Amino acid sequence: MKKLLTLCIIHKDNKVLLGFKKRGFGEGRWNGFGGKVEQGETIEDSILREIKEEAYILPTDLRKRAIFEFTFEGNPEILEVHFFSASEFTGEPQESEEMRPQWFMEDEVPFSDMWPDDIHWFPLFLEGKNFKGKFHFQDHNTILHHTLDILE
Ligand code: 95F
Repeated sequence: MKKLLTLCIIHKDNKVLLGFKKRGFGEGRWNGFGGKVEQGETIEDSILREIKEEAYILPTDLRKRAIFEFTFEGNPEILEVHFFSASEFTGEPQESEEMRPQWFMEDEVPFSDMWPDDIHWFPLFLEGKNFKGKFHFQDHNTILHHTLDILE
């Protein structure tokens, strides 16, 4: 059983735009913008819809960066998350029901308040690398094992 999700990290001039998730899956953590791909929607349509809903902006230079598979112990579901980056967008980031956006300096990314996989790939991501990986979690706070492959 596979579920498709998206995530976009917006970064520009040594700064990263993250959103504090106010409710639902990942509540209380900083993350990029994204969510579930709906039926009849392409992955790129979906990420643009989610970013618009969550932060009221429209990225104009979306780049495919990584595909991760996340699994949780005792749950047969595979969450296939398509990661994107962008550095240009129209509009001003604004708080929504779902997310509170905030810029962070690249060296002040709040890893202790993010999903535990992020510290493994975020620095490589900011260096411009593309990758694929798998993370298997015991629970929302603990990684049991993972793989991470840099592409090209
Ligand atoms: C990161 C995640 C997850 C994990 C939550 C759901 O929307 C897509 C992003 N997402 N992001 N960085 N790590 C473990 C949960 C799948």
